[in-house]
Amino acid sequence: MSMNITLSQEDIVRLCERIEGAQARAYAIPKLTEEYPGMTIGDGYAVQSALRRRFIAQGHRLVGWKAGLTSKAKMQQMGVSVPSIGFLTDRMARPENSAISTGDLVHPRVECEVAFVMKKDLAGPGCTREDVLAATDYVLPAVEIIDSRFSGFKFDLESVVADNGSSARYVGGGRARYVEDIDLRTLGVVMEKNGEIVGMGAAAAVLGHPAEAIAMLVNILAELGETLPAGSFVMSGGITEAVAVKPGDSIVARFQELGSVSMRFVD
Ligand code: OOG
Ligand code: MG
Repeated sequence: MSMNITLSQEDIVRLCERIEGAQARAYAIPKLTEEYPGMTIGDGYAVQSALRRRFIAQGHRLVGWKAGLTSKAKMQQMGVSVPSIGFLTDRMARPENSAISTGDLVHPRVECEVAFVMKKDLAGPGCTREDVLAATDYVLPAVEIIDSRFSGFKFDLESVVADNGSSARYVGGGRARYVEDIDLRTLGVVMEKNGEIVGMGAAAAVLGHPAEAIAMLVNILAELGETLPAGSFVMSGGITEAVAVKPGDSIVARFQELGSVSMRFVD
């Protein structure tokens, strides 16, 4: 992945403020490439990094990262071919079984993910799946609530990276397990909406093994001049397609070996 930056510092700040406004006030904006057709993935990460620094300066706490677009289902759904990463803060976390408001979201959708909690620092380049497994404290089931801020899901990787990979909310729960006690490739997941199955898959859908997605994430972090510290909470990417939710919906994500994660959506 090339982190070539073509935008001026002024444009990066402008786009960061535009994304921040869309996230904070929950309105849709045109994809950034409409105004900046030459925008690169590196430009997208420059905007995302500016957004992260701005949030941290406002008192948000960085709790970890997420890999996105790591499964074929997600890549096909979004029409892209390269995975991406985004950051996660304390403000995005919601408790298990809670009522999650949709009034402050644009296009909320839910996806089942395996989350990793790290016990050792990791740094790329060259981080491997084995490095990730050795540095993992435990894994737990999670649901990510993504929210693309772009009108009509008009989507490209440059814009979605700038929009922090559509990160909005996340819920961890279920039962934490040590990676050596389970087979993360064959782990099955089922997503239920209002009691009906709306998606199912196996964790191998994520780059063959979810730890592979974390290794990729660490290697992208290296290109951004960042590392993954011990204690980080990291989501490895949606296993199934994202499912739209609206007020009144209740979601249960059932994971083999890891228990389930539930939430409901309100106005
Ligand atoms: C991008 C976010 C992708 C995942 O798990 O694949 C993502 C999007 O679909 O809006 O979080
Ligand atoms: Mg996700």
